[in-house]
Amino acid sequence: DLHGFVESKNHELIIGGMFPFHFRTILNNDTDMEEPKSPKCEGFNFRALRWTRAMMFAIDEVNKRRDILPRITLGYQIFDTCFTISKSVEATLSFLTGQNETHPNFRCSAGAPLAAVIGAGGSALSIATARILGLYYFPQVGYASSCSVLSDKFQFPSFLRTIPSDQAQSKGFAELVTYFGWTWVGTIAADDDYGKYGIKVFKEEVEKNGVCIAFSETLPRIYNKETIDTIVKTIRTSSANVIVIFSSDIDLSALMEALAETNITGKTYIASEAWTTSALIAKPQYFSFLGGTIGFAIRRADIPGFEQFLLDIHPEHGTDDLVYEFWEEAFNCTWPTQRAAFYTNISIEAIVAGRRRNISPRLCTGQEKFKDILNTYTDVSELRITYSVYKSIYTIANALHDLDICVPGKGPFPGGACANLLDFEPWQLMYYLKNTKFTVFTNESIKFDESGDVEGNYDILNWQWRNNETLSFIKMGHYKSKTGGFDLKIDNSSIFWNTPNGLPPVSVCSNSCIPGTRKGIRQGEPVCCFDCINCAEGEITNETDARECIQCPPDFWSNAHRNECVLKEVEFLATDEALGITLIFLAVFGASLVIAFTVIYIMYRETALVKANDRSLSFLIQVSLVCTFMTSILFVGKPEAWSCMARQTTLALGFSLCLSCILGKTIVLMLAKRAAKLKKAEKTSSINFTPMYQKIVAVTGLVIEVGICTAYLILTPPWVYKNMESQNIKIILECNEGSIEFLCSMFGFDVFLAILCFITAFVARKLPDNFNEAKFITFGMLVFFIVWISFVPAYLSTRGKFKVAVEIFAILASSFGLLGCIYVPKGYIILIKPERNTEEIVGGKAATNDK
Ligand code: TCR
Repeated sequence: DLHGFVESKNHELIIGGMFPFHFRTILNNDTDMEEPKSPKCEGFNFRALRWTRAMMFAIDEVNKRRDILPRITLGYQIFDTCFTISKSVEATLSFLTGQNETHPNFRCSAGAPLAAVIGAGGSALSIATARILGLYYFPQVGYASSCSVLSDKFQFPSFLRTIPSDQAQSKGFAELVTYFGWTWVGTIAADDDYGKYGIKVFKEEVEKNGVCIAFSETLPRIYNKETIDTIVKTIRTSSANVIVIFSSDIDLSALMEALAETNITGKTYIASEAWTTSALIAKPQYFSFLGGTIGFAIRRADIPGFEQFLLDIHPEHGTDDLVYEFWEEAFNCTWPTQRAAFYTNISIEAIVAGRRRNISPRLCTGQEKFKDILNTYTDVSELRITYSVYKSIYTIANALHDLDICVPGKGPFPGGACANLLDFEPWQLMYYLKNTKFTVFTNESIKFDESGDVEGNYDILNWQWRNNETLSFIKMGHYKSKTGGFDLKIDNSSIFWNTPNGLPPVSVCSNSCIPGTRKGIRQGEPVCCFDCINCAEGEITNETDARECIQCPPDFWSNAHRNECVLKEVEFLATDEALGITLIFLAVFGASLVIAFTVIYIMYRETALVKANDRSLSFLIQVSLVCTFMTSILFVGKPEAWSCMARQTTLALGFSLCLSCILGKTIVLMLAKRAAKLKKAEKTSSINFTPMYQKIVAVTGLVIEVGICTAYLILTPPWVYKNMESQNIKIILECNEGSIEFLCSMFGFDVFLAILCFITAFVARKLPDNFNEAKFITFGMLVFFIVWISFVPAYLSTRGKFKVAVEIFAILASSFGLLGCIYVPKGYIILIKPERNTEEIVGGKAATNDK
């Protein structure tokens, strides 16, 4: 009960073929009470008939040719696999037994010996049959079985094929997906070896490139509405806009029908070779959602004379059932004799089968014309698998030819033996098949690698509307094997995208992260789904989709967008900013005030008040005050090594000079007071504390301070320091003071002097002498203390340039304080109250006291 063409009369060698003339078998409810029968098939497949005709055509051609196998003619025996494994296995056993029985009785074929088999179509079928044929090492050439598993020669030792392995196609898909930047794709696989392995390899390849699989669905083998519905739902709800489908057209058609009923658009499908150019799927009514599909297709060819050969088919020319069925299906009529047979031979299955085929009541006339109908069978625009069938036959014919022309003694077999064309062993032909090399009319040269595969060369096709009425497959690129890999070429301009804006679809789970942000993993989700997280301060990313932010180098800091490290701003109290200028102005003002007093002193040097003071001591105080005012200028401006060294030391020196001079004064005052007291009590001689001693005190104070400063500058000199820790966005240029101990002793000495001044002045404050100079000095010292005590917390709590400003303020305030307390009252008397500037008032009493 195997359908098939048999033509072996007068032929000396047979080539077997297996083709899926039908889409499926009819499930018959066998009972155990009857002898089981091979199931019947339904769903006529015009495409497979075209493939079969290509086999016949190629055999015809070989038979006609003088240069290949001139001595013998080839015949063929072809079985229908009904696209099922069971039927294919059955056919294989028939080939091996040579009878329409399935008990192996090796190579006793109908009349002539069987040389090799081509087929069996789909990979699942070929895998099943190749396992049986492999047992006998019987040559099998696949024309459409592309599953990568079939490359395994350990499992399938006698299998070769003229279609490239899907390994290449899956790789190509992965490259294509990466090329367009899709990182979130869905996959749908047919429930057979073709679909499963195709998608498996695709996933492996694509995951290397960081692409994630949004969903993987499997098409049901036998129609099942629920499964189809869940797949449709998955497609609709998924955010993946690119879907890779690895399936034969037959398995896919149910899904496409279901999709046509929904309005899911905006998805781009990637078609595997088996449905890229299939008329079963590429129907105009599907175009709204399938338009723009990108598919891989194997090489096509125009086979000269083949169209004519296809048209040359008529039920009256052959007696094969298939041709009747074909005619009836193609023209939707019933061949009279068939109907007669149908009604006379009333078997249950026949009726069932008949009903299924919906036999049309119209009788066929035999005059029907192909040009009146559109039929896949006669469509020769996309001869791809057909061409592969053609090549399979040529492979076998060429191998047989090579076997035939073997020169005895130079043959490949032990002892240089040759095989006999009419009586060879399968493994002997296998040897020639593996090593055959030939060129077909298209100039394509064919040879097999050690796994029995041919090179993977694909056209990449794009589904487009032509003239708004027919679907056409436009070549938009290729995927070709080249040395060391594959070459993907895509012509972007020729692609039609079925997206609202006509631009390539975007298929990502999360949009890529712009510079300045980094990818943040979402727990439990694929790596392609992530959040973009802003970089922290001081960190940047300058590329999209960075995984981590990079820390800026020490002198740099991140900008607002966090995409660049910018040089940190250098901060110091500059001479050209308002604060700096103000401070300098104040300092200069203070210094000029001091100088003004000096001038006044010089001008009024003959008056009592000026005379009463030791002139050189006053001058020294004035110099030291100018000095302290001017050092504050050293604090403004960019710190340099010299200014760092100069500022603290001059300040300390200035203060120590000033304070020790004042100390000299106050000591005199204090002693004068003691003397007055003593005089009252005992009338003893006065202590003579001459100006000389005052100067000694002043110089001693200065010398000690100079000593400390010199040691400081020599042992731990201050240096310019780039402070990066205290503030992130800025580098603070400051002076590092070196040793805190030295600094403390420097200023500690000043403080010591100030305390001495304060105490001595305080003791002498009641002396009615010198218009209360001691009182003013006490007061000045208090100001000095207050300023410097409040300086400490203020200094510690400010940062950057303000720290320096605080210090300058303290210097200026204390200097002004001293100036104000010591000189302003004197100036007041000299300039405004000259009547009080007399010997009697100023120095008289003191003079009398001294006398
Ligand atoms: N390889 C598929 C079957 C197949 C097919 C086709 C079926 C291919 N191309 C075209 C129908 C039409 C490629 C397999 O199963 O290996």
